[in-house]
Amino acid sequence: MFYYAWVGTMKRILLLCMLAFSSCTREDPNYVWLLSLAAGGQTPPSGETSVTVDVSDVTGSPDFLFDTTRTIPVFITVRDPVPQGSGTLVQILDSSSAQELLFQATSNAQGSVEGTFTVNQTTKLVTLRVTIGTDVHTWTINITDVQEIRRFLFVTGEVNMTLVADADSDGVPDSQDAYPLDATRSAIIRVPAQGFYTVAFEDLYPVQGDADFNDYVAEVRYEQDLDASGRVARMRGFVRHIARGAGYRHTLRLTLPTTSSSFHSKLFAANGSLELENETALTSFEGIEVMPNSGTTISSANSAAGEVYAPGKSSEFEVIPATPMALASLGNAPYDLHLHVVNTGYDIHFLGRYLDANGHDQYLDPSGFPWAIMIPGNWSWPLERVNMHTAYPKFQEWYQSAGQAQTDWYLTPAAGKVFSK
Ligand SMILES: [Ca+2]
Ligand SMILES: [Ca+2]
Repeated sequence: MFYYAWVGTMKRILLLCMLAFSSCTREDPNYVWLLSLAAGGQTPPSGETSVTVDVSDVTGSPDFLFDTTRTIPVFITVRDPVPQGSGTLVQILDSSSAQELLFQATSNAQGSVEGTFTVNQTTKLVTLRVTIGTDVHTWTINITDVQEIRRFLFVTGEVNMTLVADADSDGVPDSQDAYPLDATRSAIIRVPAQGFYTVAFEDLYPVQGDADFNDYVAEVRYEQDLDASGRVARMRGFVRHIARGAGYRHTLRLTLPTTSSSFHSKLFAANGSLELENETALTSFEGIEVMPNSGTTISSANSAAGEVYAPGKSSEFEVIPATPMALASLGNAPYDLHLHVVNTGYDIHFLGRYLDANGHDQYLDPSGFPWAIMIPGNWSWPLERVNMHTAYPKFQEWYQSAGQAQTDWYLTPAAGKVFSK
């Protein structure tokens, strides 16, 4: 049933109300700040809110893990005069013209919002958007050197909750609710925000490969349904097998931080027709197959010069965890997607997830290279036995600068050295 959460204009006094917040003690620097604000008489006009931001972003350079994407944690605390029990909507959007939604959650009873968002390394600007009643405030954040977004928002003014419709009462207004009649979900986040990733594996692990990164190549993208708290209530995955320049056979697997879940998967033939559909209840989500044996999923190697590109089968799956997953627990995209090599029995994971007792990454080879790499968008992998350095002349400068230089190295292959689709 459609109804209005608040009828009429709910007005709350800002400053006095804020001063009454229990955490505002005399020891609290925020209290001092509020007093100075009161002394300055900076009361916003009636019916409007004003927000002052305390920026405590963590800056610096993260460990270089051959990542072409970044997953950035977000910690926002909102101190606002909105009636108790109704959170403030916090969103992170891509600052490009597409304004893709990267994260969304409402503040909890303590006023806090926690989550992560994922962007390509080439993304420099995101938008923080906060909706308080009918007021919308936005800030552009340059994330070039930002490792974590940490901000404290002090909201003052009168909050106008007139006609803020929230049919499912999840705290997210209908206008911003991707599922306005489902209180368990409120946003759809696409990872990546546009298009897909290309994941590419070398399959000789633990032996060093020939670095042509075409042994197993797939397109991957995810869609997450976030609940009003910004946790993953459901996750869908879309995978297409597009190259197998290898003699080995593989399956593609995924591990997620959930115990009980429902898992629904579909396998499509190369021509798009549905081949298999399966729905099952799982008690662990460790190493779950999301693409079957590579001997059955692609007929062309798609790795030789002059070969006509013929993509293979694709799969779609949806995971519904019994308890929503914290975004931070998923780690960086493509999450713990890994290749299982049927012939050797080894699993090959992306960097940053499996360290040995000495803290050494198990999936970093002796010369400092990974066996798995992910590239945003439609990527051309090296031809058979062409080393990545040869195929992508900027690749070396990129990793030698620990990802600081040539962040778009994957866009400029050497002529005649990569597979053309
Ligand atoms: Ca809603
Ligand atoms: Ca909803």
